[in-house]
Amino acid sequence: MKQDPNKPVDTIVALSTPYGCSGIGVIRMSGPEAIPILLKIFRSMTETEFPNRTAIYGTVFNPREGNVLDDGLALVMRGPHSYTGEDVVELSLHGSPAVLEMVTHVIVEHGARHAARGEFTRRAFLFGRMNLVQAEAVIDLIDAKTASAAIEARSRMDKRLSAEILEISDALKDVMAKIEAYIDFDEEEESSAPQTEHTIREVFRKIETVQGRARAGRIRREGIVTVITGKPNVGKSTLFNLLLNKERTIVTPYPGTTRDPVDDCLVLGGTAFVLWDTAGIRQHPDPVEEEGILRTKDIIGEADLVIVVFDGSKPPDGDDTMILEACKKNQTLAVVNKMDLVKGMGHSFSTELTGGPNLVAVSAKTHEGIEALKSALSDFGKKIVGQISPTTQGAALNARCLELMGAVSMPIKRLLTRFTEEGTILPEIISYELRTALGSLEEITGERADDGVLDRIFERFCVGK
Ligand SMILES: Nc1nc2c(ncn2[C@@H]2O[C@H](COP(=O)(O)OP(=O)(O)OP(=O)(O)O)[C@@H](O)[C@H]2O)c(=O)[nH]1
Ligand SMILES: [Mg+2]
Repeated sequence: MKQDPNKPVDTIVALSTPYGCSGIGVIRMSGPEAIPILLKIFRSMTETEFPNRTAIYGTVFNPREGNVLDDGLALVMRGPHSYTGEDVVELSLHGSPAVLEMVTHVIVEHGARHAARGEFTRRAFLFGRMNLVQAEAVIDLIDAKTASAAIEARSRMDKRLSAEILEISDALKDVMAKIEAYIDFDEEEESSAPQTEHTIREVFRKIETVQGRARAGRIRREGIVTVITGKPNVGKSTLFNLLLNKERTIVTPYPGTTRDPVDDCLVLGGTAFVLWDTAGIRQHPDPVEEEGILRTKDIIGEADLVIVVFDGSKPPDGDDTMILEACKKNQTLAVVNKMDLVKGMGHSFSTELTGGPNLVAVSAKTHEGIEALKSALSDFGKKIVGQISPTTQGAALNARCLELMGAVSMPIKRLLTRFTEEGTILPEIISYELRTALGSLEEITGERADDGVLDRIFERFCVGK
C-alpha cells in the first residue's frame, strides 16, 4: 500500500455535511493539531479529557473573545485507527451555515487550513488506510443515484476485491522472484529454469474472473446502456424526451437534426437506464451525418439494449433493414412510431422484419402506447439485471481499473501464446512481461500512481470527504 514519504503534517478542516440549513452540521478536522485545537475551543461541563470514539457534549467558544458560538457533540478518533489514519475530530453542531462558518473560522485561526476536495480520503490513502480501488468506491458510493449503484460501490469498499487483486499481485511477484533469482545465479550453477507456465495460467484465469464481473458491475453502478436508434426523422428525439419527461434534445421536422449522441438517466420500475439519443442512420449520408452515424454505431457496440424506432406512417425500406442488421448482436426492442398517422398496424412492421416479438406501436405525438413502451422497457431491464449471474455478483472494477486490468492481462496473454507455440520462453522475456503486468496492477491499487492520477481521482470528491 502506498506510503508517501511526504505524508501531510498539517491539520485540515472542512464542513462534512452539505452547506445550507439543516438539523445538524458536522465539522471535521484531521491532523496533528486536531485534538490540541479542540482542547482550545471546546468545553465540557462533565469531562476533562476526550476518551477515544466517545461523543462528549459541550460548548464551542471563541477563545479570543470568550463568547460561546454553539453547543453540540465532539467526537475524537485517535490515529492510526481513524478514517484518515491521523487524529480526527468531528464536531456535530446546529446546522446553521452562520454557526458552522464561525466555528470553522475559529479552527482555522488556531492553525488548521481548509481541506481540498477529497483530502480526508486522500490522506486515508496516503496513510495506507485504504487503496485506490477503495478510495474510488467511496466517491462512487456518495455519488450513487440508485440503491443497486450504492450496494455495488459499497461492495468495492470491502477488502474482497482488493484481496483478489493482491492475490494476483503476490502470484506475479512470486514467479518474478523465482525467475530473477534464476537469471542472477544461473552463471554459477547449472540448474534448469523454474517452471512458471502453470502459475502464469492460474493468474490469467483469476484476471479473467475479475474482468468478467465488470459488465455486471457497470450495469449495477450506472444502469443499462440503452440506445435509441433508427432512420432520421422517425421520432427518436421526441421519444427520448417523452421517456425522460423533459425537453432534453432538439426536435425539428427536418431529418438529420440530432448529430452528437446525448445521454441521460432514466429510472423505470426501480431499474436505472443510461438512455442515449443518437443521430439517425441512413445508407447514403452526407459527410457531417457520417460522423454522427459512426458515433451511433460505436455506442450500439457498447449497448446492453437497443430501441430501434420505425416510422409507422411509411413502408419499411432498405435503411430500416440496414439498421436492424447493424444491431443484430444486441438485444433489441422495436418501436413503431407515428401511429397517429395510420390506421391499424400500418405498414408491414411485422415481427419478421424486426426479428422478434419485442414490438411496441406508439405515437410520441398523442402518447398512445407510451405506457406499454415503458412497461416493455422495465421488463427488459429486469430481465437484463436478472441475467447477472450470482458468480458475477461480487465487486467489479470501475472503468479506470478495468482499462488497467486489460493492460495487466495483455503481457500475460502474450506469454501464454508463446508457451503454447514455443514450449519454453527465455527467462528474461518472462521477467520483462511480468514486470509490465505488475506495473499496471500497481496503478490499479495506487502503489504506483503519480500525483496527476491522484488529483484526477480526488477532484471528483466533495470537500469534507
Ligand atoms: N405525427 C407524428 N409526428 C411525430 C411523432 N413523433 C415525432 N414526430 C415528429 O417527427 C419529426 C422528427 O422528430 P424527431 O424526434 O426530431 O426525430 P428524430 O428521429 O430524432 O430525427 P433525427 O434527429 O433527424 O434523426 C418532428 O417534427 C416530430 O414532431 C409522432 O408520433 N407522430
Ligand atoms: Mg433526433
